[in-house]
Amino acid sequence: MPALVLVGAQWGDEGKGKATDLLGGSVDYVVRYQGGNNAGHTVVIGDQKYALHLLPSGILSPNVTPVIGNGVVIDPGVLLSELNGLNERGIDTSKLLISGNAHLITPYHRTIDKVTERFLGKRRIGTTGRGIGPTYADKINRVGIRVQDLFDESILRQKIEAALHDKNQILVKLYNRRAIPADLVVEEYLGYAEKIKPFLADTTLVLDEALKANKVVLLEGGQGTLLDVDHGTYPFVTSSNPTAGGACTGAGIGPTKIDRVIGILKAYTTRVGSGPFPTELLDEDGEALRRIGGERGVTTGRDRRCGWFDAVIARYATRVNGLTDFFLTKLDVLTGWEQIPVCVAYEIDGRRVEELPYNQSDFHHAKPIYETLPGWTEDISKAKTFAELPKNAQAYVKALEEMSGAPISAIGVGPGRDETIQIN
Ligand code: 2SA
Ligand code: GDP
Ligand code: MG
Repeated sequence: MPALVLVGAQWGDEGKGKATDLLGGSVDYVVRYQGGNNAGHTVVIGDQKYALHLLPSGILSPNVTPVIGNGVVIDPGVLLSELNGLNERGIDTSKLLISGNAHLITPYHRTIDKVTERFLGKRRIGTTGRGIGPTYADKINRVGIRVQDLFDESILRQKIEAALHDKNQILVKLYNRRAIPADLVVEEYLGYAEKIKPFLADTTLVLDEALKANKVVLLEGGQGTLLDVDHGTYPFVTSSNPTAGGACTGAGIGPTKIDRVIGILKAYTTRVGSGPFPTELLDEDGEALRRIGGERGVTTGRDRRCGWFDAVIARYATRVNGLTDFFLTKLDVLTGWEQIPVCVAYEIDGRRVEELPYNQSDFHHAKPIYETLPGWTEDISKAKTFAELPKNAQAYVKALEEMSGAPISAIGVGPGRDETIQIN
């Protein structure tokens, strides 16, 4: 049985957590392949709401083996407290597997993330401040600390001392901050070793054996396509590859094993942090989307910027991820608007542009060209089939499908597990 990938088609927060949970009943493994505890995935089961940051959303499905792949960056303190939080709510987390090759976020990564953002002032990225960028920078620079280093005290000490030798100079001389003592970090991290050991696994081997045994592996992306460090709105991006290609490197699975790539697509658009956003609404419609959609960061509590649906972005997501289908989420949030504008193309310097411009200053100047679709007022949250949706809601979905370049296979009409319309 092959693997499937689930990616955010916009700037994240499309409802990937709910989609993963929904698929949880039919998959055997759920793998996080990039990012870290910058993610915020919300899952609502009955009257219980779970906010997951680092753990794969599949951890809530009893038959799923959750895996943190090599491409993830792990803050061990956050990992353990997230596990404890779930255990206290009666969730069994003992099946979790963690790659020994995943990199560790340390206190100095968090500090550097925060001070560089402060230093950038108006040009800041608007990061989550969780140390994500500096940890990936160390990985690429080949000075990172990996999970497996926790189990060799002398290597761990050597690496932390070497890293802090350089980083403390920057912190003290450039940012006027206090130096971080290596001994304290080493002591704290050695303390995590025994607690993390039971989860340690050769995850690429485990997944290969699972695929050979016809198990279904779901690769769960964090953030979204436009936050991808290669394909997103650089530099206003996260420091990893949420796009489908990242699933291969971040989980250690070859592309020939993947036969489905689902793009999670919100019926409108949101973004957290800085950077261009052509359909952003700075008026009462934007405020209404934020209020009705509950658009607030799951990790940082920041208000999300809101705007109308952007088909240029959806088409781009189809292209760079090779999407096979979309899950359209939060259609219910649009109930009540008489008319719903949808961005079908951009105007850039007087030209009509149908594809996402690769030139960043073109994208910064892009003005949305809207088509307006008729809205609906009926409550759609109880709809179980496409036919039960009001005609205008059906037409909205069909129009989005047409513009976005891949079929829509499910529609979210509420946050709950069962508030979903499956198509075909
Ligand atoms: P970072 O911390 O280095 O990854 O930040 C870089 C950019 O990536 C954005 N980013 C996100 N955007 C949307 N949702 C994310 N997860 C949380 C959520 C966000 C929150 O689910 O709500 O709580 O604020 C997420 N993680 C990273 C970030 O805003 C920067 O623009
Ligand atoms: P993720 O990061 O992609 O997992 O998404 P988040 O959890 O950050 O944000 C999505 C929010 O929308 C969460 O609060 C979900 O509970 C909620 N949600 C998901 N699907 C739907 C839907 O179809 N309708 C409504 N109203 N809410 C939804
Ligand atoms: Mg989120």
